[in-house]
Amino acid sequence: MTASAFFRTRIFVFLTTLSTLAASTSPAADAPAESKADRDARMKWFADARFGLFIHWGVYCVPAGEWQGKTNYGEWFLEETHMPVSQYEKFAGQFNPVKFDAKQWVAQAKAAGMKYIVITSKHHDGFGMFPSEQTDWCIKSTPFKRDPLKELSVACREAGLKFCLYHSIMDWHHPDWGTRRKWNDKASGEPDMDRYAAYMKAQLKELVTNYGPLGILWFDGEWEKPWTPERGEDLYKYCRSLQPDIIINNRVGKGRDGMKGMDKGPSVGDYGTPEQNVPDNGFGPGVYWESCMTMNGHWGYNKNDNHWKSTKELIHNLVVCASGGGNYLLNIGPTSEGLFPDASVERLKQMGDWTKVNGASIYGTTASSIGKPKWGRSTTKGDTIFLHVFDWPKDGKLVVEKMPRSAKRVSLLADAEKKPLAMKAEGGKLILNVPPSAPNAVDTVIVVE
Ligand code: FHN
Repeated sequence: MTASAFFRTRIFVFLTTLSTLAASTSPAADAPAESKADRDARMKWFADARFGLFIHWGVYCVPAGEWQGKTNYGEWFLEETHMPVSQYEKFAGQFNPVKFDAKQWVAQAKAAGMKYIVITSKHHDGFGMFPSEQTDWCIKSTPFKRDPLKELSVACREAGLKFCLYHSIMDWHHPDWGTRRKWNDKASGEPDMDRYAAYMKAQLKELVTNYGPLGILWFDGEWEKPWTPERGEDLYKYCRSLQPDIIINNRVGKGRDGMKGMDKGPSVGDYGTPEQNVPDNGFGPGVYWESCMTMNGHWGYNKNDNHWKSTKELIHNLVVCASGGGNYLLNIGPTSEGLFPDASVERLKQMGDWTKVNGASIYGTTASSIGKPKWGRSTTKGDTIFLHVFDWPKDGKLVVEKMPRSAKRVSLLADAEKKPLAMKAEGGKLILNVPPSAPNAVDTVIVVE
């Protein structure tokens, strides 16, 4: 974890109460009236998708993480350098991602097996990655006279991926955000949070209205004092009034237990958001959640950060999320030219090689019905159990404990002919004869029907 990420984690631990009640994402009592069946129907595409792409892209990618000899910056560049806002604004004049190709990004995500894309419409620096009528502090003030969000929304729709937006509640640039930074030399007068909330709603109306149906509004930056549970509930209702079937994460409210991501009690928002960690178990049926994670150590582009997670680790994270009934939202920080870093592209390709063959054991599945086996994880789809074998047995015998029912047929998911594996039931366990070496070294999936 980078120092800045460590510092942010400490903020969460400090700002959120330590007592953690049962994790829940039940919407607040006075959220729009919605039956459980209607809510499950609204959440169905999300629960089936299991795998999405997070994109953190903004003018902070211009310095690419480096400034005055330090190389550990990312999307928190303004906050961590305390650069005067008037100076930071100059990065907008250098943001011209001429190599940006929305169709290419979407094709790379789709080939990896991702079903939705969540891109930053506005991060904490307040810069709008879209031409907003509400401010000039947006893409209009760059040499890039296009609308990247529009191009990406069209490419997503053409490819059958859900287009979703990350929108920061906290806004270090706007003069009305309640905790004014000393280095915001462009702001004057006293902050006014009612005025700020109206501004944010006006931008959200532009986003929810002008870019086609959105899958998710992914709020963030809710932790500072000026944002209240009441403002969160009001914003949730407002966004749902603009697009009733939109999904909104739990960071619109104030119930989140820091980086663990789940609500400490009844709060507003449709799903929990563990960050940079994969909960080892799920949270039971009907509790929706999504673990968001970087591929290296930064959300925003950092040209010096080569601490890339291996593809094996990324695939295991996806499987562990699915085995707990949750989603995996994997991040890429594109460059100021508009390209995914090569190391990210390579991992997307390699993840796609696995999901192409084994996606049926992820998409549309529910949590494990056999707990957490010693050799890997498990996912469920109706009467079918998928065994995700990370550690292949050396003696050719795979022991499956806690089987909920007898097995009719067992085969390798990758085997198109579905040749049955020999099996024996013994004392509540299922013992499978498996090939001497793992067909897939990262995760071989066995289907138990
Ligand atoms: O401060 C942000 C951070 O920059 C990044 O956007 C992550 C992604 O979920 N959220 C906050 C830190 O928890």
